[in-house]
Amino acid sequence: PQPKYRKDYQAPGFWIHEVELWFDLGADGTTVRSSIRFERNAAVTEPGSPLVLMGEELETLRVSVDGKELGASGWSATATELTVRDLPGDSFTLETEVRIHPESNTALSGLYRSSGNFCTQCEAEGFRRITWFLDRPDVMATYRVTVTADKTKYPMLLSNGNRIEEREEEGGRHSVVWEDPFKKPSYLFALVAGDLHCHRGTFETMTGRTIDLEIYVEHKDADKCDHALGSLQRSMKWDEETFGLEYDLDLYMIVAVSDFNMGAMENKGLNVFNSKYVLARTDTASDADFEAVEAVIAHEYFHNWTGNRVTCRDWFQLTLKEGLTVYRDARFTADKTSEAVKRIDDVQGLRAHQFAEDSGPMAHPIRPEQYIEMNNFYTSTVYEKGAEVIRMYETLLGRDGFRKGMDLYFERHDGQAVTCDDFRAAMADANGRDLDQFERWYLQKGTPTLKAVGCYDEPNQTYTLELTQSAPENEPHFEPTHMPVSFGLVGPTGADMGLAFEGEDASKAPTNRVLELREMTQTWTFHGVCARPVPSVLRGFSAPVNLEMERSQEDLAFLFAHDSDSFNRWDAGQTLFKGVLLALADRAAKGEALTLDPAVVEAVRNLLNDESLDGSLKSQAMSLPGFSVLSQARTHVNPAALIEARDFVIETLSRELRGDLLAQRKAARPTGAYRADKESIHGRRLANAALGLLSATGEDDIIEMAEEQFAAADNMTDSQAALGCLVQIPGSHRTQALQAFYERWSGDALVMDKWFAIQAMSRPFDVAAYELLRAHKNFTMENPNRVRSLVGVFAMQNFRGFHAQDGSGYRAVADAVLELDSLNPQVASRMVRALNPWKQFAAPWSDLMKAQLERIREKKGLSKDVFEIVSSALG
Ligand code: BAL
Ligand code: ZN
Repeated sequence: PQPKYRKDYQAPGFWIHEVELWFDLGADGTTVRSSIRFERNAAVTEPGSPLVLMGEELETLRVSVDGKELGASGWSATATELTVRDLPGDSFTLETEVRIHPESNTALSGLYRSSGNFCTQCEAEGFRRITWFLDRPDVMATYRVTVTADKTKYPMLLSNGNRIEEREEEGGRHSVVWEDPFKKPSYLFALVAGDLHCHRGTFETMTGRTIDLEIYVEHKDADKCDHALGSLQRSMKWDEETFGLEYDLDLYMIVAVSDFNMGAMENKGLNVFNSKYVLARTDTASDADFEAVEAVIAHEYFHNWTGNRVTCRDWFQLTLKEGLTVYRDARFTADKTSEAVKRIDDVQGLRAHQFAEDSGPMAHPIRPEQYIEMNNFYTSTVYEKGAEVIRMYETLLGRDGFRKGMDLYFERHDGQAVTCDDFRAAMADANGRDLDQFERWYLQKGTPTLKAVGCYDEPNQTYTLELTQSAPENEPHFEPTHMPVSFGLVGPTGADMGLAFEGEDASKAPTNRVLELREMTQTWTFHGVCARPVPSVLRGFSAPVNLEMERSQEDLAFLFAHDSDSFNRWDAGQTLFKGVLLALADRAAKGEALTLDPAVVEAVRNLLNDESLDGSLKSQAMSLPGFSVLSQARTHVNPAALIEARDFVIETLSRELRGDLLAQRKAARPTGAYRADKESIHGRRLANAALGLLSATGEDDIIEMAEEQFAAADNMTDSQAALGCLVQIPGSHRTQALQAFYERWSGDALVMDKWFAIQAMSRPFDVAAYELLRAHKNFTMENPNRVRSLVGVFAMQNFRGFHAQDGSGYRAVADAVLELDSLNPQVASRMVRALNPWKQFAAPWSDLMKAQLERIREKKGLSKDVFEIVSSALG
């Protein structure tokens, strides 16, 4: 397969203004007829040039132009292209009729079946699996769609826009006609047909229009829609209040489907969602699930402006809509929950996943320069690092400046397909700022290092900070970025000190400043610093970099106890733990005895007992850096030593803090019936984190405590947390709890995903246990959620089992990848990435991982999705 390059972008040879589609849905094949109005793009195409359209797995039945059917000489089709010759002029209507097979579409791209219903997924390039088309985002058209199907089996026939006609057809069939007045690219097309429950609501917009809201789910899930509806209403309100953005159509539909490759899809007026991000009832979904539902509903809703009204010119620009929309949904969640907690959760995820990707074989800039399979670039770099880049605009320009930039962006580009440069220009122009250098965040891959060196001059009462940015190892052409570094000085009492530049009064100076680093190295000097401070650098994680700073354990413990910036307070603890864990891992690798400095235990104890912190912040403060973060800090990683060090620290904290953890759990657990208010959510998070840490030693009384919680729980948060503790240690408590959970929930697919995942990430879960679940009657390779909950969790969260020294974990995952590759290449290409970091590990692990990648590469007919990942990993 050949890569496509960003530099090769060319406008389309033809424009499409209007599209009309007719779907005749059947049990054994579907016919799709299209009528498309084309106009030659004179800037690109010579008169008389043929029209070349994209398609995949289409059986072409008929082609006609301006009402005249073309004979064999008028058109030709390969597996991926339809060429139409002898066009009548510069504008014409092309009609095609194709036959497709949604009933056997296991790739879940294009039109496919899920739970007996029909649904679509067209982003990025799935529309070409429905009909011949110029399937690229800069071709935007209005659509009129007629869907015909059996009325009993498919009473609901949905597509984008407004429902304009319904009629009965012969043979018990019916048709519904939809019209979408907004021009859209084909990736936003959607169709759903099925027998579904509709949960209805309304939203009154800021201009007084009433929007109908409809959430479609399978009938059995009718009582799990309230939260999704409320989330949608809250998102609509928030986007009006925060960005002045009002919804445009009169109807907004969300359909939940069980078989879905991604989380959800923002199709115009008709979102299609993975049911995981719609369905929520307190006994089936945890607090984290409720938050995720609200965040994903918000994300897809926000796309209506950042993605749909203004879309991407080409797929290299994906972060234009995804980075921006992740940034928007993060701000929404922060407003609805807790800014500090959300920020810590996000950075934890960024470091574990995006930083790993950015230092591995799939490293790419947030605006990639090339791809073989676009679906491979729906990555944490494009999404999460992309959102960090957007957040840096906000940090540099301020909230008001950012809003001005957004307003100008919509004023200039509503209805257009544009680029990341257009967004940057709007931000710069609206604020009169030069953001040329800022483009480097879009051009360079890898995570830069930010080195900070501070120097206190006691006689002169000055503090000098030197900041140096340096290239990631994998970015040979690094040039200095424009980096906002949020900074403070913490005085001996724990209070922030004034940051006065020369000539300013320290008592009146701000206590936090955003320093703009533009050179490789710059220094700043602050005056009137009357005592030795402890610097707090990169507050709020103001740039996606690796901070390097020589700091004593005492200074870190001091920041962990006092920093007014809750992110840096947490991060001081992480840096402290990381140093300790890595040193212990080195000892473990040499077979030396492990001991934990009592000061570390005391630092955690202080945090736990700090009543100014909410339960979520406490639970974050006691969570240790994970395997991914630790292994990124080392070369030739010995996974067994890393796991041993981490286990040792967890077990030591568990023993040493036993009294504190028991007291915290008791105080934090909400009493009475389940409530979903913020305080109860924080309380459950702390209580369950405490129970998790306590259970590390496997003492009988703690197991009993978890059993009691499991038996009495009236909500999934407590039930899942208790089960998570009970499965860590083999014994009858483990098997009984798993059996009870299974018996209660075997009919609920999303809860069964939890049942698989909880086992797959547990300590005693080895390859033999994996194989047993792989053969379980509730397991199927055809459902992406189920694959992620067993194969994905085992490969990416069970480091013990996956990195078994005999290579059996790697082999098991490679087997799954090979099987999935023929069924669903997108999911296969996600799973195979677990083997990507092979170079980071010591022998024999690295060799064993590499051998599995080579085995996968040898498969005949390997999908381009998996080929691209494997060849870059081995390359
Ligand atoms: N556009 C794909 C799904 C999402 O990011 O919303
Ligand atoms: Zn998105």
